[in-house]
Formats: sequence, C-alpha cells, structure tokens
Amino acid sequence: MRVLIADDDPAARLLLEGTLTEWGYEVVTARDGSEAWDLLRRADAPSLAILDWMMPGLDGVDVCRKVRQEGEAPYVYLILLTGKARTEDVVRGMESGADDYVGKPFDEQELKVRMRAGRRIVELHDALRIQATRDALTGAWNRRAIFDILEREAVRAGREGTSVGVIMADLDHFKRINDTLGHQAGDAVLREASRRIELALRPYDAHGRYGGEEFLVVLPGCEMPCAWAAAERIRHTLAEAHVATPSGMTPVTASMGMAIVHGAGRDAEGLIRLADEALYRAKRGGRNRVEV
Ligand code: GH3
Ligand code: MG
Ligand code: MG
Ligand code: MG
Repeated sequence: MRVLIADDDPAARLLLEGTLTEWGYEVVTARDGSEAWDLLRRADAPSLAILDWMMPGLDGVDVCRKVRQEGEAPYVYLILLTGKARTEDVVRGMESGADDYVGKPFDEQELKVRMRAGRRIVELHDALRIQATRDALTGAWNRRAIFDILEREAVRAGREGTSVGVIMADLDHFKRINDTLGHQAGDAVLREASRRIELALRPYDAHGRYGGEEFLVVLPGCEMPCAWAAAERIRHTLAEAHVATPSGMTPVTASMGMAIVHGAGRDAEGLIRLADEALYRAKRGGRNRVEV
C-alpha cells in the first residue's frame, strides 16, 4: 500500500519514511502542502496520507479540505500529524476532512495501529467501489458505470470536437445455449465473451455488461473506420473459437450495432438508441454481423 508523507521538516520526513518502510509500506514524500496536493490528484495517488499541519503555503488542513472537495476520486485516508494538541485544534483538524489525528512526537505503536485502522477503511472503500461499478459475473463495467463512461466521453467529444464510437453487441441465440447446455454454461459463455471483447479493445476503450447478454463498448476518439475495425475484431474473436463450458464446447457469435458522434450533437442516450437500431438491423440481416 502506498502512503504519502508530507512534512516541511526533512528530519521528521526521514524518520517517518524509515519507520513506514520498515513496516512494509511503499512511501512517497512531499516537502509541503502543494507538493502533497499534486501527488494526491494523480491517477496513481497513494490511498493513505500522513500530513503535517504546519507547512508553508498549503498546510495540512488545507490539503484535507481540497482532497474532500474532489468527490469523484478514490478514497484517501488522511491522518494529521501535529504538535497542536488542544481540543479545539483536533476539532478544526477533523472538521477539515481528516480521518484521524496523531500528536507529535508520535508514538510508534500508536501510529502503527492507527494506520492499520486506516487501511481497513481504504480496503472497504475499494471493495464498495468495485461492487458499485463492476458486473459481478464478468468483471466488466456494470450498466450504470459504462453509461457514465459513455456520457463523459460524449461530453468531452462535444467540448473538444473529437469523436466517440459506440458498439452494442448482443450474443446470438443465447437462449439456446442456456436451454441446451444449462444456465451455468450460459454464465461461462458470458464470462468468456467479456474476456474476448476486452482483448479486442485498446487500453483506453471500455466495455460493460449493459443487459443480460448485451455488451456496450465505448471507443473514445474513434471515427468510423476505427470503430468498424474494433467491431470486426470483436466479431472475429467471438466466432473463431468455441467456448468451453462445464457442459461442453459451444460456438458463440454476436451481432453488433454501431454509432459514432463527432463533436457535439448526441448524448449517451441518443448514441445508445442509434446503436440499438443498428443492432436490430444486424439481427434481421442474419446475425453474426455489424451494422451502422
Ligand atoms: P437473439 O439472437 O435474437 O439475441 O436471441 P437470444 O436468444 O440471444 O435473445 P433473447 O433475448 O431471447 O434471450 C436472452 C437470454 O439471455 C434470456 C436470458 O435467460 C439469458 N440471460 C440473461 N442474463 C443471463 C445470465 O446472467 N446468465 C445466463 N446464463 N443467461 C442469461
Ligand atoms: Mg511543519
Ligand atoms: Mg441475444
Ligand atoms: Mg439481448
């Protein structure tokens, strides 16, 4: 687990860094509040921070406030480490958004158990986040999360004049797999289909389970040729090899509907509607195909 130490006193920083490293934490350090804030805003931000209160520029309490104003980002557990020990200081410190408060000079045993308590909170937050955004069967984004991703990308396309591609992929005759091989086999096919879709995508694309056997794919920055290529990659990777299930091997194919927006003009719902209409045509046209 990564931990941030922010203190303007080099000796205090070094002491704490040594102690935490010995306890097995991966430590990053900051010399003042602004540096701490920069590190906490990054995508790879530490999930626990020990902040000195008194620092030049942004102080520890300022950093706590800024972190709590962020909202969307993963949870960061904040411990204020300070010589300020009066009750009113503790109250002010905690009111700024700190989770805990440890007096300076710190007692090693006390800090150790307080950090352990912090780790429990962080792990709980992570688990909840995964539960709230991931589909339990496939591990893909769930319906709400993939919709949110598409919405964000559609807004960005409007703002920056870029494009977004959307693919709605629906497994063909999936009911038959359930009916002939059983529900568990159906589940295995869904998991494998999700895995193959993921492998067919670029790192910054996203796919989610939009419904029972329907996957929504979001392709940021994709124009028609790029979206078409992605859909064909998905179609091939699904069709090219049978899927292993507890009841035996089964073929799987998908039909896909595609939609593109360039710049402003279509929101997430509009794009999904277009992709759905195209998907309907792909089904009508004989399945295992892509339509726009
Ligand atoms: P089409 O080619 O027209 O899409 O036919 P289909 O059989 O795939 O479509 P239909 O909508 O008739 O059936 C979808 C089936 O997917 C029905 C439902 O029981 C099944 N299903 C939905 N969610 C799950 C799931 O989580 N696990 C399993 N095993 N089956 C599921
Ligand atoms: Mg200080
Ligand atoms: Mg289907
Ligand atoms: Mg369906």
